[in-house]
Amino acid sequence: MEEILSHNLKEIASRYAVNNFVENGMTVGLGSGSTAAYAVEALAERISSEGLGIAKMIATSAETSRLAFFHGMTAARELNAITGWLDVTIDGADEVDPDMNVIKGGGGALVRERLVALRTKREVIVVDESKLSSSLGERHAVPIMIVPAAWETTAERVADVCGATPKLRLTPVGDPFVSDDGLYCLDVETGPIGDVAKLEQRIKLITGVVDSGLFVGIAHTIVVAKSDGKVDVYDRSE
Ligand code: A5P
Repeated sequence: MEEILSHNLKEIASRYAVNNFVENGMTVGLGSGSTAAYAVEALAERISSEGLGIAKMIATSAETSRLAFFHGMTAARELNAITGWLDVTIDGADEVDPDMNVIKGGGGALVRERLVALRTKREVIVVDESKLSSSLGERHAVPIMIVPAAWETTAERVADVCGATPKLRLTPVGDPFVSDDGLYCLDVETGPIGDVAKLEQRIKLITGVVDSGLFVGIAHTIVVAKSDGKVDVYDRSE
């Protein structure tokens, strides 16, 4: 029952974003994960019901590109296809703090998600209210993408910086999870993080680390679907 409710809320948030922030002729980034998947579906529906024209779609993962294809759309998964700026990207998150900083990467697509977000005029994060917290790290581990070579020594350096032992993410059959870019993923249960911007920078300086799931100052808009079915929208003031 809870699962059904949470999926309804994911859909409500995603549909709200597609209906309110995507306009005819825009270039659109498609996020990854179960919430963003509803945005792909909602976009396909607007294209077929209203004749909405999307100038270009960019997918943040191979899985999202396949999902778009399944819904009859073409979304480039080659990120060099981004020329200029995308008008809007709709993506999910694992945790959101009151300053609109987020943790991403529960699906292992965070490197591409950040690459797309940084080329987007309006990065819209869609979540259900269970993802809100007062400090990042309170509810979700921080995913960190690393090169597979010497991953154990990288994990030691990550442990030193984060003050917690990272876990190598595994697939259901026990092999290391490998991202679209051939990277491994460490999940670090940091607990509530005091200074997220500082930790983000410190993690990014570790040799062997490609990127972390701490997205500080990147979201422009957060759409939160609440358990009463209503939606709250937060915009970052410039
Ligand atoms: C994918 O790598 C992630 O950043 C997802 O956007 C994030 O994990 C949220 O996923 P769900 O929408 O499935 O909760």
